[in-house]
Amino acid sequence: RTVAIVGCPFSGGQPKLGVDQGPIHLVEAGLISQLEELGWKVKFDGHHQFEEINAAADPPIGILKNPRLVSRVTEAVAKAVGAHAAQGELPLTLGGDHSLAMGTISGTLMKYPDACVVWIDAHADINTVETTGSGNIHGMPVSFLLGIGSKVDEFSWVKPLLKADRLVYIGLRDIDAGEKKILRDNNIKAFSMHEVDKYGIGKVVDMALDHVNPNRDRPIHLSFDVDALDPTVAPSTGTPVRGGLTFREGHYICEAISETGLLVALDIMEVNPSLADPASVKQTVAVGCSLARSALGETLL
Ligand code: DIR
Ligand code: MN
Ligand code: MN
Ligand code: MN
Repeated sequence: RTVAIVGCPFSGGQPKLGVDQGPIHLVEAGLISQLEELGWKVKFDGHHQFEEINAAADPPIGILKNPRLVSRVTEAVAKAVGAHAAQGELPLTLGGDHSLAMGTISGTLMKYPDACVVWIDAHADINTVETTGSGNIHGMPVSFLLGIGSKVDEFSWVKPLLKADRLVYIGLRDIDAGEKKILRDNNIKAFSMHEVDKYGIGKVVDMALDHVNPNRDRPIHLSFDVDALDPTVAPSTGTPVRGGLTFREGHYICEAISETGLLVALDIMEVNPSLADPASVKQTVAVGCSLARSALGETLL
């Protein structure tokens, strides 16, 4: 099988510079040869070059920051991911900030309308235009995909094709009040760190898949924000939150999804090599690579 690397040096969904360097570091750390060693044919034709829109030409729409830039970049990513999926390749998108998932999941749903989404994150990224306090669009992609909250013309290309019962979260621990209400009102299944502590990661992944994929027959899109991991495991990320997944818990999720044989798309997001000291950066980049390997079939034995 072929994995197509979609390198997305993009930071416009949040304010911290440097997250655009994440994909470059992941590739330079040897990700491509690591995946080839697992038996994959790897397609990578360089990182995507996105259209630039300067700040003066992209004033906020309401409270949303860089709306035109985020919309155009994520639309381009949707087309790239959709095209790779259409050719039977597995798109591995390297972020960049998590607003990119608006594009990756839209691209997956073009080819696989019945796909489910497993979203691994400290955050729910489900703020709407009404609930966002920050205006940072990386905290909002899920609401756009679900079609909740009022619509923004600029994002009219995003089709609300994701159904609430095809989405499940693992790792949550920093949810805004407005987001909690959205999760409740829409009956969205979420396993916070509380449930990981209570049941253990093995049972949590089983329950998560039972919810979105009861017959284990739907394609799976795995969107992994490295801030789901504990900051001691993945320190170089824009919004670290203590009390996260251990190294093994994060990798277990990827291994278990790989074992289903249903993975059709993978995102590794929010690696920011400009945050923290060089050893921490190296550690975070290495973890990003090893999560990708686990999701793509690397086993311990
Ligand atoms: C917060 C933080 N909920 C927001 N979100 C983050 O800005 O909407 N997402 N950091 O990754
Ligand atoms: Mn490509
Ligand atoms: Mn996120
Ligand atoms: Mn996050």
